[in-house]
Amino acid sequence: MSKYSKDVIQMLYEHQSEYISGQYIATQLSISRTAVKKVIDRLKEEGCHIESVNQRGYRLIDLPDKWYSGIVLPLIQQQDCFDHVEVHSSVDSTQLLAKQLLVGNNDSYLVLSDEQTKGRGRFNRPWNSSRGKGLWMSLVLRPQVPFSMITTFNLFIALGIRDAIQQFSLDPVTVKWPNDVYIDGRKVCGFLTEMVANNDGIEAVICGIGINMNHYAEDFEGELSSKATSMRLHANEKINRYAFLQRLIKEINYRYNQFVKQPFSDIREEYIEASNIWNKSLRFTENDETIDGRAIDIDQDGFLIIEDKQGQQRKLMSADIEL
Ligand code: BTX
Repeated sequence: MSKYSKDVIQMLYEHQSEYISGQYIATQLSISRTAVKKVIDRLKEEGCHIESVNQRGYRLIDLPDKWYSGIVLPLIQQQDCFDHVEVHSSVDSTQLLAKQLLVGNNDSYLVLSDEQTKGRGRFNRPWNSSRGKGLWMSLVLRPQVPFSMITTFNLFIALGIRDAIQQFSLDPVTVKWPNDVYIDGRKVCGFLTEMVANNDGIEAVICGIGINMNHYAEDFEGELSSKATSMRLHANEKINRYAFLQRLIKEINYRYNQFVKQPFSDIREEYIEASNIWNKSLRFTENDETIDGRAIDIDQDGFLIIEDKQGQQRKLMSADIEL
C-alpha cells in the first residue's frame, strides 16, 4: 500500500455520501493532485469502486473484500480496549504475529489479515482462512486480573461474538462451550485464548478469532461442507465487513470490561441461555479421554458439569464437544 493510500481511503470512506475533489485531498495531505490521482488509480486496481466525476471529484461507491488500516483504525479508536491495529494482506497466522509483536511494549492491539496461510485452531488443528471471505484476527489485551480468572475470559468473549453476529443474522446464533459460535448446527466462528505470564502476573492475553463472514456454501470443502457455515448464508445480503468489525469490537469491548469487573456468576444465566449443548447426547473429549453423556449445567466458575452414561457427574474445564 502506498504511503498515502491509508489517508486517501479514510477520507473517501468518511465522505461516502458526497464527492470530494482531488484538490481538497491534495491540500489535506500536502501532496500534488497528480499524486492523488496515482493513489486513486492504485486503489481502483485493488478493487475499490471509486467514481470520478469531472468538476466534482471522487466518491467511494464500494470497497473490495479487503482490510484497509485507514478505515479500521478510526473504528477501533471509538472503543477503549485497543491502542493500535496491524493490518495485513497475508500472514501465516495472526496469532503468531500477535505473539511476535508482544516484545518490548505493553500495548493492547489488534492484528487483522485478509488471509492466513497457516491459520490454526486448538491443538494445532488447521483453521481454514481463505482470502477475503472471513474475519481472521487476534486481540492482545492486558487484563490486570489474577490467573484464576482467565478460565472465564472465553465465556465473556463468546457472548460478545455471539451478540455481534446475531445483529447480522436472521437465524439464532448460539455458543458451544467453551469457544465456538454456531448458527443452525454449524460452526460460524472458532476462537482460542492463549496467555503469557511472568512472576508478577498476566503479561498478555492473546485471543485469536476466526469468523466466516462472506463464504458461499460451495466455499466449504471436505469435512467443512457439513460442519461450517458463514454469516452471509444466514443474511439476506453480503456482510459489510467494516460494519461487522465495528459491531464486534464494540461488543468485545463491552464484554472485556465486564470480565475485568464482574464474576462469571453475573453472566452465568445469560451464557446458559445462549448455549446449544442442552438436551442432547454428546461426546466430550478432554485430555485424550472420551466420554459419552449429556451436559447438565455450567457452574459459578464456568466449568461444565456433565453426566456420563453410567449417571456419574463430571466437571470439565475445557473439552471438545461433538454435537
Ligand atoms: P478448534 O480446534 O476448536 O477448531 C478447529 C476445527 O474446526 C478444525 O479441525 C475443523 O474441523 C474446523 N474448521 C477449520 N476451519 C474452519 C472454518 N473456517 N469454519 C468452521 N470450522 C472450521 C477453533 O479451533 C479456534 C480457531 C481460531 C482461528 C483464529 S483465526 C485468527 C487466529 N489465527 C490463528 O491462526 N488462529 C486464530
